[in-house]
Amino acid sequence: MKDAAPTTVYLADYTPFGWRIEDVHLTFRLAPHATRVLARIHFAPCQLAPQQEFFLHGEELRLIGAKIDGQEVTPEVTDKGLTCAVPAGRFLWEAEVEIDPANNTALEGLYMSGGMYCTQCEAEGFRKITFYPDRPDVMATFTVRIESAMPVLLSNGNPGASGDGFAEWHDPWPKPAYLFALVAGDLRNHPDSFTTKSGHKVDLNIWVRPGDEGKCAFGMQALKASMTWDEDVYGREYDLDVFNIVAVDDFNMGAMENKGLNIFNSSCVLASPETSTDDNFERIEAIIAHEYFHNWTGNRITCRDWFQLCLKEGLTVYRDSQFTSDMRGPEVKRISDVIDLRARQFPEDQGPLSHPVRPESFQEINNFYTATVYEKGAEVIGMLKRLVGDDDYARALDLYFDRHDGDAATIEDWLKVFEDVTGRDLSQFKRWYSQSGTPRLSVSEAWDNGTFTLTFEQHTPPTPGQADKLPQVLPIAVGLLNPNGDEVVPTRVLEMTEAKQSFDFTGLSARPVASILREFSAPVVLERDADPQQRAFLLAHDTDAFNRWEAGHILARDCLLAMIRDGATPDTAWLDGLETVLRDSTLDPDFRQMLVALPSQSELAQALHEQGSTPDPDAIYDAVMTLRLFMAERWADLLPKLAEEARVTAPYQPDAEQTGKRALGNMVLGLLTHTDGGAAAQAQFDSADNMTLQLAALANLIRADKAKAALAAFYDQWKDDRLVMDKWFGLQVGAADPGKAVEVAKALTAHEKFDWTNPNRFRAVFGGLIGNHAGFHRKDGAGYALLADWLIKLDDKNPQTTARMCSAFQTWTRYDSGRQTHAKAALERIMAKPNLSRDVNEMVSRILA
Ligand code: 0A1
Ligand code: ZN
Repeated sequence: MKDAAPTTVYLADYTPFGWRIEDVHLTFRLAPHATRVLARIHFAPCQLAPQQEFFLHGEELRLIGAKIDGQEVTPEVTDKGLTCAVPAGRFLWEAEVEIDPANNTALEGLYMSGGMYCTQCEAEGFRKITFYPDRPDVMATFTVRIESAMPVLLSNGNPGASGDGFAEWHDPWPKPAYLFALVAGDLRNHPDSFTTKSGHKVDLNIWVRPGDEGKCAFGMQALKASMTWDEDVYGREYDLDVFNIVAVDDFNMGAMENKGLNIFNSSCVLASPETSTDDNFERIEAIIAHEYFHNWTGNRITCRDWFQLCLKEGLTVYRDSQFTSDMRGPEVKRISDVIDLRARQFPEDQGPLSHPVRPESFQEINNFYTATVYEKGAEVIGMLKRLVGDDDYARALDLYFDRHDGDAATIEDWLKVFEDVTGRDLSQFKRWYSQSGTPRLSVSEAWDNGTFTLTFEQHTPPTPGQADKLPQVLPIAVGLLNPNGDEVVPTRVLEMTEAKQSFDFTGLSARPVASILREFSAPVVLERDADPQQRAFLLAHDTDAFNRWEAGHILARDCLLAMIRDGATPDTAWLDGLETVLRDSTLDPDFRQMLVALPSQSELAQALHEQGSTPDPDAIYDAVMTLRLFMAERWADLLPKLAEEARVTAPYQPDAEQTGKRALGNMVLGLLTHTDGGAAAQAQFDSADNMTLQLAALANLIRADKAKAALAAFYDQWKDDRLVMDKWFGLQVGAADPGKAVEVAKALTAHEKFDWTNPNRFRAVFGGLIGNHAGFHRKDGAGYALLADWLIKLDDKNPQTTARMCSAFQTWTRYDSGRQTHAKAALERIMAKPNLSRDVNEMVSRILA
């Protein structure tokens, strides 16, 4: 329900809770519409002068009765929680409440999905289960008894007694309520085990719906690889007798790190070669790792308050990126992380939703599970590691785990371990946590008699609530190449702290070519007036894979911008340089295909906007299509050779080697489709024996407007597989001709398999629409209007997913006045919805501000 005046919570207002919780005992008597939750909790006052009453959060709970030390009490209950007079000393709180999981469509708290009970408590869902101080700094041990006729009954920690219709669980590790979890259902198990370095045997289980048993093996392998990696790289062992993962079909996010009982969106754990693409496999591996790594960075050390969210999320994303790098190769991983950062975090940081990595206020914390907190949060850790070096990073992390195990910690605690280990003053570095916006870094070069000078200037444009910015600490990794392409100065990290700063390289015999911001060593926009020859030189010779890719990427972007702005013809010098790289079969196929993947249409829109012109989505789309056709024609003899190199003959494996080859092959197929009318795509579709090839073929058939039969065949083959059906829904909208995307989306919402209350299905269709840049930003506003219609509809059921999808509108002021008028009307229509959720109200207000 919309608050009359939504309340804003401030970091500066943090105050500790007045009591410690010694233990929590919960009994669940499960029933779809009338689950009873009985809580027995020992509270002990923290202060010397204890308060006389306490407040416990509680929402959508029917209080049946409450007692303190065995005496009935009558607390004052509101829609936010209860207030009750309490004794001065230690006391036992008992409360019985009734909840309605079957009608919980927000998917927060205890809810039902496909007949099973499950929970989602982060960030503030536990208050929908029982009255409790639902804040991360209140940590307690939990003992849980589940009473239900369901065959599988799970909760956190280690299993205790169980029997007909009940099971007990005890979690010995104190935890905040957001890590609580419960699952009850008719589930099948994929079991395995892992023995930790110190010899502790851990039972591992992946629990799924009957029929999904065959899709667990990869997730299990990823889990064991993660457990080994965290022991080897961070010295972290698992700490319970059992680790359970459950796959759930209805889930707002990707997965959740509940202690000992991770709950996953089924799309983020279930995999098989026939039903999952290589990208799905890689993402599943990364998410399993991410949730597992939270056991130390998030669970053993948690956050004092939700403003510190990046403490666990930035670090855990950083750790899962390191893991993927180690599993699949650092170069391609770094490039794809930067592509993702620029696609999701940069627009956020440069638009109305911009906020610091550690926000200072919020109305609804669920709106702050953002690319800024997660991905920029991880970038900040990468910079810190680069500044202090690998050894001191390892020492600082050891100290962090030693010093803060069992704590609810802050960013100050985190930075302090680095200060203590290195003796550095990190007060300026800390601005990365408080200052929002993407710094712009410009560079100029000078050459004087053997000395090469780079002069940098940094500047961060204003963001909402922050007009003036101070200089930040920027680690700028630079290497120098001499004119024949050899590296004369290997990578050196320049530490920039001023608004303007110069760095000299002396004793050089010839003017070098600088490779700047290697490995994308800081999350900034680098403004460099390099001429195309210099970029082509770096594309040909840079020893840093990221900058080699970046040189090609910028050439591609500039070529497209010139085509869009001035109607220029494609830059053949760049294409010839690119061709030389593509022909180099010593290079990783995945790296080569990344070089050919053109900048996304929204990146081009952003670039045009930055250059002061108004992006026209249709012109951007046309330029990309023209360029792709041009490439396909120009490379008519190269493409079949690449296709041959990309052929995989061995049995399917989702490993880096095969994945890279298939990615190259699918890139070739995408270009060929521009010239062969879809013949190669049809052949690939007919012979495909894995989803990576099948789906790419289908996408190209859609683009070639030859997909009618293939779409029907695909539907027939996969209509009973929920996750593949999501692909079928999403692809039709995402790959549609922009002029048709809205109509396709509309038609799909009338399909019998369109279940709009399932977040995955809703996101398939509308995420597909949002991803179809020119389709969503259609001139007549039909894309905006359709999305608004459905967001308005979904808000009553699921505010969290609705609010997340509102971010599709965050770039609306970039476009022409006609589109702006349509977007604004759509946003205002959302704002005017009766009983608009707090989640959506906050998002749309910020977007319109
Ligand atoms: N902590 C989880 C993601 C997550 C966050 C919020 C949720 O509900 C609001 C659910 C899951 C992670 O980082 O994986
Ligand atoms: Zn996380």
